[in-house]
Amino acid sequence: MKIDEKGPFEDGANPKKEQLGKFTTDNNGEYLTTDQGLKINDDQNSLKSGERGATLLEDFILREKITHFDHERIPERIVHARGSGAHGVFELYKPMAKYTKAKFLNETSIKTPVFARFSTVAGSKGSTDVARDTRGFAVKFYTQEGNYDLVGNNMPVFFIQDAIKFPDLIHAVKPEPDREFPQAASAHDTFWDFISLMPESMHHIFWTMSDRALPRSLRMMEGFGIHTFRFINDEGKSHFVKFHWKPLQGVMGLAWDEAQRISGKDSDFHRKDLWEAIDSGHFPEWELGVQIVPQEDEHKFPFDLLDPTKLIPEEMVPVEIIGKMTLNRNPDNFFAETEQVAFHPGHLVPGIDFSNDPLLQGRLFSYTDTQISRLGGPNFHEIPINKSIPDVTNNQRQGIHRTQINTGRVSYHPNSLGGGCPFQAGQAEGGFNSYEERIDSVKIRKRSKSFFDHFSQPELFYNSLSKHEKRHLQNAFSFELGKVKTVPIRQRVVNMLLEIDESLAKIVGDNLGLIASRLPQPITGSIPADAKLEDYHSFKGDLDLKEAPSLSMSDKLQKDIKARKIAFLVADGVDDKAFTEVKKHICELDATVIIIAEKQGFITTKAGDQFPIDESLLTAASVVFDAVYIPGGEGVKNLCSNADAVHFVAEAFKHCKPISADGSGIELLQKSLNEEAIKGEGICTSGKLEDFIEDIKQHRFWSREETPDVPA
Ligand code: HDD
Repeated sequence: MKIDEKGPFEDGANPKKEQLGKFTTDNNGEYLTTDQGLKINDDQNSLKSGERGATLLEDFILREKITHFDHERIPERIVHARGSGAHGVFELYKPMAKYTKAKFLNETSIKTPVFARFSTVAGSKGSTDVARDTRGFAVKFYTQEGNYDLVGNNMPVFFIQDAIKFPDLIHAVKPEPDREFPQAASAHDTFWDFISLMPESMHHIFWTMSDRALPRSLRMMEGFGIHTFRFINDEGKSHFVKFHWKPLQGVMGLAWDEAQRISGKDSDFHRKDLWEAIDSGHFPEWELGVQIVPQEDEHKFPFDLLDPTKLIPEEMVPVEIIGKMTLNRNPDNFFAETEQVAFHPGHLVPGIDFSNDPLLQGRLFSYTDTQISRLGGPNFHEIPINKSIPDVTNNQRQGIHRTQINTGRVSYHPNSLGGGCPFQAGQAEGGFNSYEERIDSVKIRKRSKSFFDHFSQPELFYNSLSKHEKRHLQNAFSFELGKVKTVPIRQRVVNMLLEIDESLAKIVGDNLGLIASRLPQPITGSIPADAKLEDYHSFKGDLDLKEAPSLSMSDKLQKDIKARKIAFLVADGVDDKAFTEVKKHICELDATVIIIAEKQGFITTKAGDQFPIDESLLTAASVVFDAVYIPGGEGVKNLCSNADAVHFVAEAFKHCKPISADGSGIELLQKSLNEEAIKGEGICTSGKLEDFIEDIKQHRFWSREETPDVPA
C-alpha cells in the first residue's frame, strides 16, 4: 500500500484489516481442494489396490495431506511461548510534537491499527495461563511510517542488568535440563540458585512474588516498556521516555491457592477470558502513558536511568496519559496471527530511539535472530500479520519462503540502471536517523558503579504494598523457597531479604525454619570488583521516598463490573423475583451471569418459567468466577445436601470473593460457612442488590485471610 501525504488511517479506515483480508479465505460454500487447487471427490478413503488392498504410493492426495500434517508444528518461542493475541486500534489523545516526531504520536485524527500479544514467560506453549510468572505485554503498531513494536512486560523492571545474563536466567527458570520438570514454575532449585547469587534480580523478584504475577485477567494488568527509550522531536532534541499501559478495567489479582486450582480446572483461563470479553463486545482498553525526563536531567536520580532493574516512581516523574489502545477483534486464526507474529524492540519509527541500557542493546540482536529459526528464514516480515502497511521496497530478493515478487534486474545500491531506486530518504521524506549521541569511552567489559544499588527499590516496593499484598508476598517467598530442596539456596535468599526488610526476612525465615543472617561477604558481581567489603552497603542509594502508592495494586480496582463472571447457584423452584431481577440487573451492568445447577438441562422457577442451565456442578468450579449469588427457593435444600454446592460456596469464601444470598438461599451459606464468616465483609444477606454490586466492584475481601480458614 502506498502511503499518501496524510496517511491512510483516518475516518475509521483500517488498512491492516484490509491488508490481512487479502490473505484471508473462507471455506463456506466452497469445494474441498488439494494444495494445488484440484477439487477432491473422496476425502474418506485412500487409493488402494482392491477394497482391502495395500495403499498405493501413487495416492498424491493422501501424501499431500499427511505431509502437510507431519510438518504442522514450528518451534515454540524460546521464552513467552504461551500467549494470546488480539487486534485493535490506538488513538492519540494529544499531539506529542514537543517530544517526538513519530507521526502516530502527533496527529489525533490518526487511528493506528495494533496487534497485541500477552504471554507467560517460562512455560511451554501448552502450559497453564495462571502460573506465577511475569507476563509479556507486546504491542505492534502498524503505523504509516512502518511497524513500531513496544515489547514490554506487566512489571516495570527486569531480573538482570545485562543481556549477557539472559540465557542463564532462562536456563535457570525453565524445567531442569536432565528431568524436564517443573513446567511453568519458578519454584525449584535451579531458579532460586541463580537468583540467590544475583542480588540485582531482587527488585524483579519482589514483583514476581507479588500479586502482579497472578493477574485476574490479561485485561487487568498494567504494561511497561521497562527500558528508558528516547523521544526525538523535529529539531533532533532528545528526551528520555518510559512507557506505561494503564488498563481501564482496573488492576486485579488472583489468590495463589485459587490460581493453582484454576490450573487444573481451566488452564486456558486467561486466554478464554480475553477471547470472550472481545467476542461479547467488552473491548479491553489501556491508556498509554509516558514518563518524560529531559536529557539534561539524566543524572539527577539516585539510580541510573539505563539500569533496567530500576523504575522511576510515578511520585518522582508523573505519568502523562497520551492515548488509548482498544482491543476489538479476535484473530481469525491463532497460528497465522498469534503464533506467527514476530515482535522486536528494534522495530522503530522516526521520533523514537534507544538508550544505552545494556539489556536493551542485547535484545536488539536476539529478536530477529530467534525468528529466523522459529519462522524458518529471513522473510518472516512477509507473513501477513508481520507485514508493514507501507510497501517494503528494498534490495532484498531471496531466501526461504520469499513471496514478494520484485520486478527488474536491479537489486543493489547505488545503481544507475534502476534510476537510483529505491532512493534513500532524507529527514524531510521520513528517513530514519539514529540519534547522534556523543560518546567518549574506552572499550571495556564492566558495569557502571551506578548499577550497584540492588536493594533500595525492592525496599520501596515492599513498603508501598498494602497489608494483604505484603502478606501475599511473604507467603509467595515461603512457598517458592519451600519447594527448593537445597537448604543453602534457601538460606542465601533469606539472607538477601535481610538486606531489604528485616521483618520480611524473619517471617520467611520462620516459615522455612531458618534464621536470616547478614551475608558474610558480598556475592561475586554484586559490588564492583575493586570495591571493599565494608563498602557493601554504601551502594544503597537514597531514594528520598519511603512509599510510592503507585506501586500497589490495592487502589486500582475496576470502576464498574463489566465482563465480570457471576455464578448463580440455582435449583428448581427458584424464587422468580430474586432470580430474574438480579440476573437482569447484573446483565444490564455488562457482567456475565452463568447459571449453575446440580445437573445440565433446564431449571424451572417457582412460577413455572424455564431457563437453560449453563453448567452443572459436575463441571463448574468457583475459582473461575468473580462472585456467587444464591437466590432463595424450595430447591435450596437439595443444594444444601450436595457436597459440590457446599464446597463451591466455601471455596469462593476462602478466595475472598463476594457472595450474596436471598431468602432461603441463606441456608446454603449456613451449610457452607460458620456464623462468624457469614457476618463478615463481602457476604450480602441484606437482599439489597446495590450492596452486592458494590461488593463485586470491591473484587476481593482479603481481610478474610486473617480469620480462621474455611476447609475448602
Ligand atoms: Fe524478550 C520474546 C519481553 C528481555 C530475547 N520478550 C519476548 C516477548 C516479550 C518479551 C513480551 C514475547 C513477544 C511475543 O509475544 O512474541 N524481553 C521482554 C522484556 C525484556 C526482555 C520486557 C526486558 C526488559 N528478551 C530479553 C532479553 C533477551 C530477550 C535480554 C535476549 C538477550 N525475548 C527474547 C527472544 C524472544 C523474546 C528470545 C522469544 C521469542 C521472540 O523473542 O520472538 O528473542
